[in-house]
Amino acid sequence: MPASVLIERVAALVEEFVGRLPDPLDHDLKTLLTRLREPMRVAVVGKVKAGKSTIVNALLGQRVAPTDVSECTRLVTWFRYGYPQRIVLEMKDGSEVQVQMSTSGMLPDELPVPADGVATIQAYLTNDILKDLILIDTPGIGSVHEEYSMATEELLALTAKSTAATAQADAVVFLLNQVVMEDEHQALQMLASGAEESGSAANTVGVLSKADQLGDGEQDPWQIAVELATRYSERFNAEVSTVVPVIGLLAETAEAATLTEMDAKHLATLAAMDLATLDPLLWSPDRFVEGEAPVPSQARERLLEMMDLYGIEKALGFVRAGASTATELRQQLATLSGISDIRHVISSLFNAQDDVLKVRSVLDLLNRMSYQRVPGADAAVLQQLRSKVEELRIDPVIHPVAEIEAWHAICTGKVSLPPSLAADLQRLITPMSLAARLGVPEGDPVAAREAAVAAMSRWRAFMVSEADPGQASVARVVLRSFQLAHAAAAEPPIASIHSSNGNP
Ligand SMILES: Nc1nc2c(ncn2[C@@H]2O[C@H](COP(=O)(O)OP(=O)(O)OP(=O)(O)O)[C@@H](O)[C@H]2O)c(=O)[nH]1
Ligand SMILES: [Mg+2]
Repeated sequence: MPASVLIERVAALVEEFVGRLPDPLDHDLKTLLTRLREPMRVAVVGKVKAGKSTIVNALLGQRVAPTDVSECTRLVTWFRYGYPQRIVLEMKDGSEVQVQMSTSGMLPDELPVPADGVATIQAYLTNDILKDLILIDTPGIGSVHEEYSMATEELLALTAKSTAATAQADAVVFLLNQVVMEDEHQALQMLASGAEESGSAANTVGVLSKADQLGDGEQDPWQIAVELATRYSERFNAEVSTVVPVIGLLAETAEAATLTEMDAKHLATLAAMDLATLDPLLWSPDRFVEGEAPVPSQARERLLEMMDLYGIEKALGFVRAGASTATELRQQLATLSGISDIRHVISSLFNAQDDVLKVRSVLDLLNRMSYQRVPGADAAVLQQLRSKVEELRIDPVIHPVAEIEAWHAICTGKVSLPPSLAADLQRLITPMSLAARLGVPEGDPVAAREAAVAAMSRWRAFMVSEADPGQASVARVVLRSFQLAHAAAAEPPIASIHSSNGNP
């Protein structure tokens, strides 16, 4: 895959310089090398109690992040793949402290050291999802906190803490609720502009969380959520690529398999009640737990915690329609929750660009390092590093980085293009075969070359006749893309080279 060729080329460059510069430069180089080879990092960000940890658990398919009052909710937590499973507190002084998971497999409620001294929590889990992804759960941003009237400094420190984690992330899942406060919008804007510098732009997606809580009970909340998500995608179009609605709580209950056969049995008993008695129970959480019903109220409380009233009502509908086992119910609840849309967005928007984005930020960091004055650093080696980075930047292999930058300028509205040209660019950056990127059938190099030539003249005409400076710089990138595509289409397929050499 071209993307991993990208990573290998940059990693080779970094490796060439490891051991040739003093610390901290050498240490930074090694960190970059690890960073290049690690899975992509996705941070879940949003205001306090937005439902972040619930979504993290749902994505992990495991209830590990606490969603109640716990010291851990105030700290940035990295979930990585690792065996044996362990939790490591990275302290601000550079030391590490190992802690035990709770007996239920969650992060502990209390830490053995003061939380103030902890920089991050690193949770290593043997969870296959983490082989492709590092998930970062962050403390809430914004002013809707217990310190509602907290000083601006505190607010900024809080915001800075969460965004510091996102600066290190390749992608951000930003949780929005029914009302988006000004400080949340500011945080989104900060993310968009910070991402521009670090090279991880155009990869924040919005998630309208707690979709079951929307509306006044008249209309189906999911319907309201879909409409609101559409409005949010338009309103925050400069900051997020899309907004998807999700019922995190149902996703967590379904994906982390917390709904048991006993719960399914209780739901079946409730579903069999006559509607006149059952309906009033569903009017409020209190009535549901305290009203008369042939299911113990403790069991009902548990159902409420796992699904809330909307989820229970839907689950009862699934039971009446024939779902009888916990597995069947979990499947239907998972579908209802919308979690698959988030998964799809993560893989289609983030995974596809991940290597390119990582390379872009690593090249920037390398370039910056080469200008640093560190005692004992050989100026000639730093000069060599700079030249190698420059050399690599103009290598055709690195061209996808320029394409992503151009695409970001379009996504954030900094540059606008006529729709047909924007579609050209979008196709170009989508990781597909050369033919698909050129919009021609597979296995027809003549058609591919013709499409590339036609596209080049289209873009050249645009560049000379109407493009403003921003559009012209995008056009230059796209022209190069089509030149490279033309050259690639002109090369004889590898198999025919082999056969002409007489090789098998
Ligand atoms: N009804 C409903 N409740 C939800 C949903 N998602 C989360 N909750 C509940 O909302 C509360 C907060 O959820 P968390 O996932 O802890 O939210 P958070 O953003 O991680 O909170 P902090 O880390 O404390 O900022 C918990 O009681 C969850 O059970 C949802 O989709 N629907
Ligand atoms: Mg949390």
